[in-house]
Amino acid sequence: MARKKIALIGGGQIGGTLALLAGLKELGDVVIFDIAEGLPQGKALDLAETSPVEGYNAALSGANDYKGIKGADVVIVTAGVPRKPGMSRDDLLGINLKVMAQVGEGIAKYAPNAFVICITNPLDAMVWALRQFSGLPHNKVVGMAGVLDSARFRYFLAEEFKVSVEDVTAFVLGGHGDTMVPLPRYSTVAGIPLPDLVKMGWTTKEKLDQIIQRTRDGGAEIVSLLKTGSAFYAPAASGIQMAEAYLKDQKRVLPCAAYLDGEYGQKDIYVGVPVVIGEGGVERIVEIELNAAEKKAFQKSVDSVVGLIDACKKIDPSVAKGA
Ligand code: A3D
Repeated sequence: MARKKIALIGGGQIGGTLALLAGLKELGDVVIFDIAEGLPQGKALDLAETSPVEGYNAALSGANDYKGIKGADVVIVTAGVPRKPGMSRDDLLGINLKVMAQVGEGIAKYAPNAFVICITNPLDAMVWALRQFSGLPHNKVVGMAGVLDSARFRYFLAEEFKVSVEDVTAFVLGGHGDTMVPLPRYSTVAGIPLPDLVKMGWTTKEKLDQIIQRTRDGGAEIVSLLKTGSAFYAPAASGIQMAEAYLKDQKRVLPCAAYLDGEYGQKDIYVGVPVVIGEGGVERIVEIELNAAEKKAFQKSVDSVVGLIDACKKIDPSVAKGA
């Protein structure tokens, strides 16, 4: 049986780490595409030279032409530019929207059957735009944010409770960023919900609120430490978990930016919700009961994503029509 093919659009910090993890896990052969000449070829060669040492079988290559991604089973998109000092959110939106137009066209032409995972920021708007430009089915285009946000939440909770990260589950909803909605009553240690752990004296409400805020600011905390870029190891690990769920038909329940067509009372929007990922891509949207406060927080998050999507439509009206 031929190996699966994983195309990485963008060979920067996250792209390189995605390639290493895909190799180590033997998910398939990897092609890194980037507009920077030599960069994807250089990274792929360097990474390929880890395979004899680490003992994995995967072909790694680089490309500057979309032909290189032909027939990919999975495409993970990190192409774009990060926000630089003096650049407004709309400036960034305009630049990365153009990138999504090119990437969407490339995917439509060479990998129309792929499962596409978008990581480029601002995430919820970019995955919506990428779906529009590519014209792929909605269940085959998804955004990575919730797996990372919940991983951060789980890590901070495990530290607080001095238990294994493996025994902590965490639930986050909504858009990626300031308005993300962590849900304590659906987050547990070995099945015990966080509000019960407060009652048991394991932590306090105040400490829990601080952890939730730290989770919301998780990306900014790393940017302020690194100074030259944003997080890449955990974002890459999160993207790979989603790719693996698809390639191995694991039916994993993961929080992802998924297309809503009536679920949670929302239409024509990508936003973070729990989904089942298997061979059919996003096979199911898990619609949970929200209380009034959670509904309000989720709606606020949805409103901010709608604002970004509207801004995309203003910058490039062709995105509204789709491919
Ligand atoms: P970086 O190391 O700058 O890599 C981006 C790569 O994209 C560079 O190698 C560029 O050459 C390449 N590129 C630029 N334009 C194009 C184009 N038109 N076609 C193909 N390649 C292009 O960034 P990174 O890897 O650190 O981050 C990538 C993206 O992920 C950024 O938009 C980040 O903001 C975003 N990000 C998202 C999360 C989420 O949780 C959603 C977390 C961390 C980073």
